[in-house]
Amino acid sequence: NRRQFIREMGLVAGAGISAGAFAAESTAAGNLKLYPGKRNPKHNLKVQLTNKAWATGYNNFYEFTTNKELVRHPFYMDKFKVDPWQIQITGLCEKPFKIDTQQLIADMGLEERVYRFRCVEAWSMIVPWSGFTLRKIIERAVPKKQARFVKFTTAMNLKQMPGIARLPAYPWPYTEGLRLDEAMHELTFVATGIYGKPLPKQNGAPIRLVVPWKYGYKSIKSIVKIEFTAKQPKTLWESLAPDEYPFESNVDPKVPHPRWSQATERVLGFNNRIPTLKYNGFGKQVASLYKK
Ligand SMILES: Nc1nc2c(c(=O)[nH]1)N[C@H]1C(S)=C(S)[C@@H](COP(=O)(O)O)O[C@H]1N2
Ligand SMILES: [Mo]
Repeated sequence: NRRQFIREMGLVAGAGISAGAFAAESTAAGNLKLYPGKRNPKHNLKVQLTNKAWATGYNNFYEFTTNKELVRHPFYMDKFKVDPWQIQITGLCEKPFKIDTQQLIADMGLEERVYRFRCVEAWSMIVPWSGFTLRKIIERAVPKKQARFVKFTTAMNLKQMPGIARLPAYPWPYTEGLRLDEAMHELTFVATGIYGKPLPKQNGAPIRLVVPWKYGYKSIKSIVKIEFTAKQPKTLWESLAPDEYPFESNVDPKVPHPRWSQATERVLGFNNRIPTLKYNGFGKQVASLYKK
């Protein structure tokens, strides 16, 4: 689409992470007094945090654009309305519910965790997330015995998300999934904030998933629906390319992506590469999930 391309070229002129371009970031609304949650000492990686300008300025959010440095541009973010925002918990559970996200946050309370985050494209970051465990939502919904998976769905609003129409072959809306035991795991986190503040829109405001031992695309943004299912749900990426983006998608340096190696990664803000760790370094906590 030529018009779109010309417009993007215009936007690029002001872009650049280090330039700190664009106006003040646009975040989700939210009770600022809740942020940051208390740092959880059990989930507090003692590593240098990624510069916030990188974590909030280099984003994958294909509903807007595939250009990572432009997602945060007001051209995209100003139209994206994240307040009020309802989230629905449904499917095979005893107590389905629908709730305003700010109410959910007030009910669940916030804690802060520092996790490593590894994109399948072989870049990574280390960021402090504010949020709560997904387990808390699951326990409130009380899954039925037949529930074996959890499916997540991102909002789909063509007027607010111009990237959707530019990728017509994609099976929108963006969906992801986990096994129920993965979803219940202590590490599986629902983030509503980053760096001690409500999520910037480009990071998936007002509510997103963070599954730190899996490739980044499993950490679905701007969630409107969480659904318990009996069968393994189809995800957007798996539908597009099952050999590149399989359902499980645990970080594994020994299993290359069909088009590139996963042995090393570039930490955002640095030029060198470091070795990638199996399960993104969370093996002690999660390896038992995958014992055959
Ligand atoms: N709805 C939605 N969620 C998404 C994506 C997306 O394009 N749309 N991109 C995924 C990918 S590939 C990555 S690496 C992370 C990026 O999260 P970040 O921008 O907060 O770093 O979001 C994931 N969640
Ligand atoms: Mo990614």
